[in-house]
Amino acid sequence: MSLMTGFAILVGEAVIGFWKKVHAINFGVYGSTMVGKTTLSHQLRTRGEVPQINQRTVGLHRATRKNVKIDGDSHTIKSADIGGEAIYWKEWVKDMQKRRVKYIIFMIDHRHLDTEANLDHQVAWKFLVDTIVSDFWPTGRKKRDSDYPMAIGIWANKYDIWGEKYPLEEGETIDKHKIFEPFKYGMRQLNDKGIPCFKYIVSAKSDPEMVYRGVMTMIKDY
Ligand SMILES: Nc1nc2c(ncn2[C@@H]2O[C@H](COP(=O)(O)OP(=O)(O)OP(=O)(O)O)[C@@H](O)[C@H]2O)c(=O)[nH]1
Ligand SMILES: [Mg+2]
Repeated sequence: MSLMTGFAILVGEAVIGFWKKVHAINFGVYGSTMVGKTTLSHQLRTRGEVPQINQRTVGLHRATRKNVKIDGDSHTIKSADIGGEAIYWKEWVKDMQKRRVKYIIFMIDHRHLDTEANLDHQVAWKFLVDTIVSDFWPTGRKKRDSDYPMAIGIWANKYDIWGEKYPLEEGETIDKHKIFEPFKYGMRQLNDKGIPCFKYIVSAKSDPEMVYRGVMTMIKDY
């Protein structure tokens, strides 16, 4: 390698590194109340054990930048913390539309396994999927190609709890776990629309590694 080529590569890498730092990738984090969205937001900023969050998020908080670094690779992402109670779902849609969110994390926990009658996640999921697959925004504007997300991840949070409570059956892989069962139909609808959808498990409160890996996987694989 000549000195010039070496120099050019170094400069190229510096430029890419700089671009990755300033260019933030828009993430949308949605899901029912109490699933751990605010906890995730803290985890992305602080790395480590996040204190117990006792307050419900009200409305939409301004989107902030977070640097995600793992295995020597680094990206800047931007996400907003929004409440998960049904009255705030319209804010999810505004967030998606305004920031042209590229990746969506839909968070769930194990409440539907604890109580079969609890449909919190299913109802929120149906709302989200219907909004995404629709050709129009609720404002009536027709969507452009760039208005659709590149990928959706269903993140089953609080793995520290449900992993012990509902262990995998013999020979079962994590993506076959029954926690994801009710979301199959929506995943198929998204796939039919050309939007890949994948399952992931995390403990947003206590496992930064799982969180960073999840974010990186979305950016790299989709
Ligand atoms: N055990 C465990 N608890 C968690 C985890 N993530 C979040 N929690 C707890 O779940 C509760 C709700 O977390 P939040 O982050 O406030 O949930 P949220 O989705 O922001 O809720 P809303 O603001 O109402 O939409 C808190 O008591 C958290 O400490 C986790 O990975 N493991
Ligand atoms: Mg919150």
